[in-house]
Amino acid sequence: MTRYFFLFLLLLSTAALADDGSRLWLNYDLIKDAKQRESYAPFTKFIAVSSDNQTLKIATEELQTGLQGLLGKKVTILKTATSTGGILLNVNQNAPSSANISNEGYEIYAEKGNIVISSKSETGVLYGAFELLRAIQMGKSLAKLSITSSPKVKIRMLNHWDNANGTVERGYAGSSMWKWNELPHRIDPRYVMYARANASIGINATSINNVNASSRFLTAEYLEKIKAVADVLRPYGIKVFISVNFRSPRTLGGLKTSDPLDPEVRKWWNDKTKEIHQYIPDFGGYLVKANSEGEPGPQDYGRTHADGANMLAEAMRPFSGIVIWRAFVYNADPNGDRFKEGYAQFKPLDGTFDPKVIVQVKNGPIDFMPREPFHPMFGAFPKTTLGMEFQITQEYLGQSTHLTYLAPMFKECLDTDTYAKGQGSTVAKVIDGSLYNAQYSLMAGVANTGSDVNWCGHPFNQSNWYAFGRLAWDHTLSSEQIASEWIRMTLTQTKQTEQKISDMMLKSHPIYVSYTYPLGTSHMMGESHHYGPEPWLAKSARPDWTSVYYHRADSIGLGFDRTGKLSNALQLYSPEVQQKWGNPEQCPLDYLLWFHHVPWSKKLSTGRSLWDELCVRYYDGPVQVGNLQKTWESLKANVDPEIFENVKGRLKIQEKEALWWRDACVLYFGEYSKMPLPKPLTPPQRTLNEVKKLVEIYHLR
Ligand code: BDP
Repeated sequence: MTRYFFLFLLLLSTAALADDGSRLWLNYDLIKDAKQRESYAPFTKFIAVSSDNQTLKIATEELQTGLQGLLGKKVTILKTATSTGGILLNVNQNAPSSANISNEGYEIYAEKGNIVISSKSETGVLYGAFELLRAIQMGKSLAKLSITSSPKVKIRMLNHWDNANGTVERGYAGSSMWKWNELPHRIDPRYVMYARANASIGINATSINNVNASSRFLTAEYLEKIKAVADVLRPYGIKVFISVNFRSPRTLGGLKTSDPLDPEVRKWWNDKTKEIHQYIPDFGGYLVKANSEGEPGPQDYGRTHADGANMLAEAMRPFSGIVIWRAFVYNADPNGDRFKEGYAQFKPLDGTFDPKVIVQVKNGPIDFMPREPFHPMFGAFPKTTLGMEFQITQEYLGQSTHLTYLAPMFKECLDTDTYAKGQGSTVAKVIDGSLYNAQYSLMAGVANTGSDVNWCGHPFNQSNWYAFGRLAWDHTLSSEQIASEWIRMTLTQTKQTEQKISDMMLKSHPIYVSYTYPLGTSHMMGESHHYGPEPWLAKSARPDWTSVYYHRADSIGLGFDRTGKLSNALQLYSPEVQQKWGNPEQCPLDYLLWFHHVPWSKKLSTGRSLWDELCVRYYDGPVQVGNLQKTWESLKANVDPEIFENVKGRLKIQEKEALWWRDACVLYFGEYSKMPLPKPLTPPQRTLNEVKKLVEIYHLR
C-alpha cells in the first residue's frame, strides 16, 4: 500500500514538473479543444510522399510526430494517396504559384479534399511541413488553406561564438552545445533537435565557432568533427560555415607570413578550401573577424579588408560557398568617435569586394547596445553586399536573468528608413538585397544556445531565437504575431493567457531600456562581464571601453554630441536622416543622447527637464518589472509549473537588478546635475559608494 502511495506521489510530482523547456517551441502538446481537434481530422488521415529522399522523410516524420502530439492520433504514411483527406508532399517545379516562389519557398493549399505542401525543393517542403504544423497550432482552418511563402533573405544564419574548449563567448546558457571531444564518433541527439528547431523557422546556415577564432578548427582533426555536424544538419537544409583565424597560414601552415598578397599564402588558402570540401562538399564558407579587438587581419601586412576578403573569395571560386567579412572594427582613439570607424575603414573599399564577399555589419555602429540607431553603413554602400548581424544572445540585454523580447528591437532597426534611394529605402531592403539587386543576402544572429536543458537559460530567451529566424525569413512579420506564435507553441493554448504573456513580452524591451539606457544613453555596463551598471568606469585598457567615453556627463549636461559641433557622425547618414536626428528639438527622445549633449535643465518634449525625465524613466523601470511580476503571478495556474517557477525566480532577480541600475545611474549622474529628484520620487536608500561595491561583488561571482 505504502509502496503504491509513494509511486503515486512520484508520478504526481513528475507530472507537476512536466516541461523542462528542452522541446523548445516544438512540444506539440495535445490540442485541448476536442472540437478543434476534430476539425483537423478530415485532412489528417494520412501523409503521402512518393520519394525516399531524406529531407522528405524528415518532413513526413515531423508531420507524423507533430500531428500525433497535437491530435492524439497516429497518422499513417503512404507512398501514394489512396483516398482523399490526407497531406500530400510534392516536390514540383510547376506548382501553381511556382513563378512567385523561390527555391526554398513553399505553397500549402487545400485541393480535392487533400492538403498539398508543394515546393521546388525538398527543403521547401520541409519548411512547408513546419508551417502547416504552426497553422494548426495557431488554430487556422484547413478547409480553405492557401499559404504561399518565400524567404526574403537568402542566408539566414546563426553565428555561434563557441570555443573548442567548450566555453561560449557571451553565452549565458551553460557551455557549448557542440561536444568537440566526442565528435565525430558520438552524435549528441541535441544536434538533431537543434536542426529541427532551426528548420522550423527557416534558418539555413550556421557558423559553428567563435569569431575570435582558433586555427584549430581548420585542422584535419577538427574538419572531421565539423563534417559529422554538417552531415547531421544537411538534410534539414542547413549549411555549415567556419570562422577562421586570418593568421592560420602561419600558425597552422608554418608559413612565414599570412599576407593576403603573398602567393604562398594564397595557395595555402586555396588548398585548405579544397581540403574542407573533401569533408563537406556543400561547405557554406568562411566567416572572418579581422583587425578587430586584437584579432589578426590583412592590415597587419599593410593590406586592406578587401585584399583579405578577396583572397578567401578566390579560394572559394570553384565552389558554391562565400566569404562573410565582418565590419566590426574600431581603433582606440581617445579623441575619435567609435561610431564612425567601421564606416571610415570600409567606405573607400565600396566596389572593390569580390562578388562572393558579404560584409556583415552589426545593427548599430557601436556594439549591440540595447538601443542603437541603425549602422550608417546601411544605405551607404551601393556596390557592396551588406549583411545584417544581430545579437540574439543578450550580452547587454540582461543575459539570462532579464526578460527581454527582442523582436521589437530587431524590427526597429529593419524598419528604419535610410533614405538611400529616396523614401522607403529601409534597412530591411538593404539587407534583403532588394534595394541594390544584390545576388546574395544575409541576416546573421549571434546564437544564444548552450548546454542548458532548455537551451537558452531564461525560458523567454527561446523566443529571441525563434523571432530571429522568423524575421530572417520574413522581416514584415510583426513582433505581435511572432510572440503569439511562440507563446502558443511553447507556453499555452489559452487565448487569454497568450495575450497576457504577449503583453509582457512586448513591453519588456522598453522596460529594460528604461532602467538601463534611457533617452539614448549607451555603453555604461560593468567592465568585461557586461552585466550591471558601471557608469563611473573611466579607466580601461582602451578609452572606448570605458563608460565616460560614451555618456560624456559633465556639469552642463549629458550625451555625445555627434553633430557638426563635435564628432559629426551624423554626416554619415543621408540628409533626411540627419534632419530627423540632427536637431535636438526634433530628435526622438529614444535617440536624443546618441547625438546631442543636452543641458540637464533643458526642457524636453515631455515638458520635463532632461534630468527629471531621466529620473522618471530610471524609476519607472523597476516599477514596470514589478508589474511584469504581478502579471506572471496571475498566470500561475495557467502555465507549466516548472516554467512558472523558473521565470518567477528570474523576474525577482530582474527587479533587484533594475533597482541596482536605477540607483547606480541616478546617484552617479546626480553628482553632475546637482539637481534634486523630481517629486514624488524618493532618493535611493543607499549611497553611490555602496552601489559601486555591488559591481565588485559581481566580479567575485
Ligand atoms: C563584443 C563582445 C565580444 C565579441 C565582439 C565581436 O563583447 O566578446 O568578440 O563583440 O562581435 O560585443 O567580435
